[in-house]
Amino acid sequence: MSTEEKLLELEAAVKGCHGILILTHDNPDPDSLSSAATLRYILAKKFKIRSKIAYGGIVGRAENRAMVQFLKIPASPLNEELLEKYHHFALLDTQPRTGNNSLPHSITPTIVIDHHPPRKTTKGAFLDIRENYGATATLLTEYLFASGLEIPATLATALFYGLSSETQNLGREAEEVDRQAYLSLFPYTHKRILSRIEHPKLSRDYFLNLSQALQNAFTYRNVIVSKLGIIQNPDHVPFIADLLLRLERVSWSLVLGQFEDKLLLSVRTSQERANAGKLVQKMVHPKGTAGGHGMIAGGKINCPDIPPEELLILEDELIQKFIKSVTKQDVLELKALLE
Ligand SMILES: [Mn+2]
Repeated sequence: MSTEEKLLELEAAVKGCHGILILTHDNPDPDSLSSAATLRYILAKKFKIRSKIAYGGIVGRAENRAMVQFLKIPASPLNEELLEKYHHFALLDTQPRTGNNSLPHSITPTIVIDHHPPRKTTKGAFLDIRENYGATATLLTEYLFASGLEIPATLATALFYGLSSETQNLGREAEEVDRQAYLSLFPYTHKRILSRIEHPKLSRDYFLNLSQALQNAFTYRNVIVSKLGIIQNPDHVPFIADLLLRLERVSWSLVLGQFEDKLLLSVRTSQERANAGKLVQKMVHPKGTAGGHGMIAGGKINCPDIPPEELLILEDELIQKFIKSVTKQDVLELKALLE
């Protein structure tokens, strides 16, 4: 089906809706935020439907905060009041019941647009899930151009940054559709703002957390792992996983961090045929939830009542499980990164 046809289908699905609450995944990334902002624009300008963007968790990473600020993306934290006020919901860059968004399980969303592997449980009046896309931002770029609407520089910049950060500048899990979207957006982007988003000011906490992550990093053959302990910014987990993967001769990274009452995990690999998503699902089963793609994945285990000593044991078990499934070997001794 062409994107023009999908737009007609979308129009039919939202007909008569008086307001839609657009939800990103929790702790939203640029892919999710830019996709939400674009859907909001299309709903308003093309279908005259008002919508609001909300997210569970926080916008943590400095780049993401800069993006929201400089591009004026109107996203607010989700709360009970919003959930009660709206009757129609859209999920962007996530699917119902995957554990990484805050849509209550009792609600069937009106719209789901995503690029993660489709789940059997995913239902909605309008579904567009394209697993072969490197970013949800690519999908929304196609919608934006197909809509015939004017392309605002702020939206183009948001989508461009969403797409390039998700795919590491088209180097990770990017397909021809992503390259096309990247090129079509580029002329519309605001280059100075893009640069400011990519090089934001960083807090002292950022450097402190970075130092701790490096102190706690260990390698075993082609694997690197790090335990961050208690963190204030959940985005720190995937950030460190990306960073550690850049170590020479390493092709898998696992990072663990405790945020509020959850143990968060991020896995990264440079092996293009890997299935990191499945691997993390297996690691946290049956205690937690997980998802992802071939080369990037994440998960979480709710642990409100687990005492700290047991949490440490759980972390070590996860690390052992991870190394074993990647290297097919029992772990002998980990080597400190900064030795
Ligand atoms: Mn995404």
